[in-house]
Amino acid sequence: MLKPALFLAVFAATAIAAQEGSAAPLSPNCSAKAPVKEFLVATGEWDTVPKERGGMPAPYTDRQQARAANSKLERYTFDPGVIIVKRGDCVVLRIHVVKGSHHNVTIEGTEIGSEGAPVVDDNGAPTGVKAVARSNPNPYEDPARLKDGEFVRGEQIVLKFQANQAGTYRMICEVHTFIGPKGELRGYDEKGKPLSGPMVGYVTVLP
Ligand SMILES: [Cu+2]
Repeated sequence: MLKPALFLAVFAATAIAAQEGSAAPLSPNCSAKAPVKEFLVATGEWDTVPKERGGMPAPYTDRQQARAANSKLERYTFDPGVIIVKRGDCVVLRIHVVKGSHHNVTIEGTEIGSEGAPVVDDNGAPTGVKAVARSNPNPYEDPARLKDGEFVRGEQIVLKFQANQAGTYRMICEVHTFIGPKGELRGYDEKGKPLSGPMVGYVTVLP
């Protein structure tokens, strides 16, 4: 007599697990009922030439790399650097390249990123262009050819996703960030080339 009840209980638990397991932490499609939370994010840049010491230009250490006196220390940023939303929100990030010739965006551990994202104008209207491999529309700036996901100074892209799981997700620009074997973000690549990074922001999804 208990068997049908037991079966139902097991079935229900399995169904709930399947439902939770099937939802990506951040999914590219928003449900119609999800509240829309929109953010404008600009790419920023910090730079400085460290001050002289005792009247003499002094060399310094930048993220454990020796740097010459009078050389510039710089880093690119997402501004704001932390996006806070609630679980279930439909998040729209409009990301505008202001500083730096070009960037890309990947939200780590998810399928959300700038590859193929629509480029929009200042009114938010589609331009028909996507962030895919193409010639740089600003030909006087490097690089001449953009890779998938890269977008350039003056362009604005839209990332849209539904936040399904609470947590903090790193929003990384891989143009300026080298990701080490343990997931650490570095401002130099494996050959020691300075990347003016890491360039990282955070999306925090509250439960
Ligand atoms: Cu970047």
